[in-house]
Amino acid sequence: MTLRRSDFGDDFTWGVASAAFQIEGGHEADGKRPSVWDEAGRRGRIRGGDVGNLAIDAFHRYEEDLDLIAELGVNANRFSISWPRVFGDGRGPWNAKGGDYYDRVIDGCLERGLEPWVTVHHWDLPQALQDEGGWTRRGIVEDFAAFAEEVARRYGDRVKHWMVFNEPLSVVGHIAGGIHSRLGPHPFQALAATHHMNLACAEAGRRMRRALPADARIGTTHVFSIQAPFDTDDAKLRRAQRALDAITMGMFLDPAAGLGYPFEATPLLAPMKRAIHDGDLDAVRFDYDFMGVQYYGPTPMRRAPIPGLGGIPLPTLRTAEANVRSTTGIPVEPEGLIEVLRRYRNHPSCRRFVITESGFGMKDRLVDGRVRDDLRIWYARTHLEVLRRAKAEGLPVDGFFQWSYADNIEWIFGRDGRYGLVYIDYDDNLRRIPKDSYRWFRQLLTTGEGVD
Ligand code: IFM
Repeated sequence: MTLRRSDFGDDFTWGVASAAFQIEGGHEADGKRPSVWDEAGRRGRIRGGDVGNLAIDAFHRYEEDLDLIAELGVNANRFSISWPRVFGDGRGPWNAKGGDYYDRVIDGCLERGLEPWVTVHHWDLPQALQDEGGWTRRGIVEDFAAFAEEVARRYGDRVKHWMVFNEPLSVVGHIAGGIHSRLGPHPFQALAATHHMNLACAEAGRRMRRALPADARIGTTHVFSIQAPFDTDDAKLRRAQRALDAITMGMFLDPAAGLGYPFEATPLLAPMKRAIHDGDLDAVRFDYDFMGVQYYGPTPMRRAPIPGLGGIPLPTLRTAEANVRSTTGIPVEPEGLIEVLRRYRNHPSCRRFVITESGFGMKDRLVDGRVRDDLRIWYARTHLEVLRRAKAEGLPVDGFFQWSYADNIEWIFGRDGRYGLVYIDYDDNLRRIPKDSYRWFRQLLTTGEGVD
């Protein structure tokens, strides 16, 4: 069935998304200080080494990029602010030259009819704060809130939509996996860090609310993981799914809504209790105007046969029986998108939804000047069809952001995980080459005919 922009209504937001470290480069420009991801590159934790130093050089080529984004037909551009570009080693003072870059990007968006949607923080913590313990140190709550408040004060005259933090669950993974720590993996510290991130987001949200005009909308984004099979009769599997829910979604959404932490769902969360002080369960509350849904695919669960123990229910991301998986290993299941919206629609942290990220990572190839990324088009089409059904069903979803407008640095995967609608030719001066998926989206968004 033909897919048309009008199927989603006139007030639906269409956008593309990106993050500072992944696109900007300019790692030492105009007084920018190192972030944990600059350091990760330097220490060889990113495939290709220091590739983030240049990334796709959006720092210098943002005008060209904004032109491409505007020509696509979207009406919004989601990007993040690099904490060490504007706030030095983490506590300011404001770096006016670094801050000017975002003034230029915001103004450039507005001149082209693109609404800037700003993520305050997308993982590029100042390395100097990491050296003091990063998110495991409780004092970071104040550091983050001060940074967020200043960002809101500087750009709040032009930016109406804000996301406080991108996918804290991923940062928990980085800490648990020891990506930024010289001490290696540390699952227990990751739980203290989770609580600090929750406190930091709530405090930042409150200060941003005070600093911003009344019509500003403050949301945040989370990995919306759903476990497949969505329905199961297997009681053990259901219990394991509930536990996984708690350590992926519940430990963020519940405390923000004043429900406390879901300790009853799994003993794995118990070590977090040590980090929770008197009064914290009030301090961790914040009423978000919208919830950013980052949905790439489900987490399949199955009973893994363990000798002597029988079948133990386990998440099976990498070994999942999925017909299609992205380069980062995520299985594809478009139905999971509507399932996850149904599951969380009555959660008090989720008043309205915006799909703040959706996209497909693959190894694109440039052949005779063209990138035929049919699989990405199929991914977009099937997910948008499901989203159209979600809207028709009355699920409160107000926007869709494609990750990402162009290929960029996919964290530890470096240049290998390409997610863009625009191909970046790393062998030819970072030339921007629209892929077939870019043309597909442009047809969907700029012609009444839509796409078949
Ligand atoms: O590239 C990332 C992004 O930074 C956060 N969400 C998932 C994307 C694809 O892996």
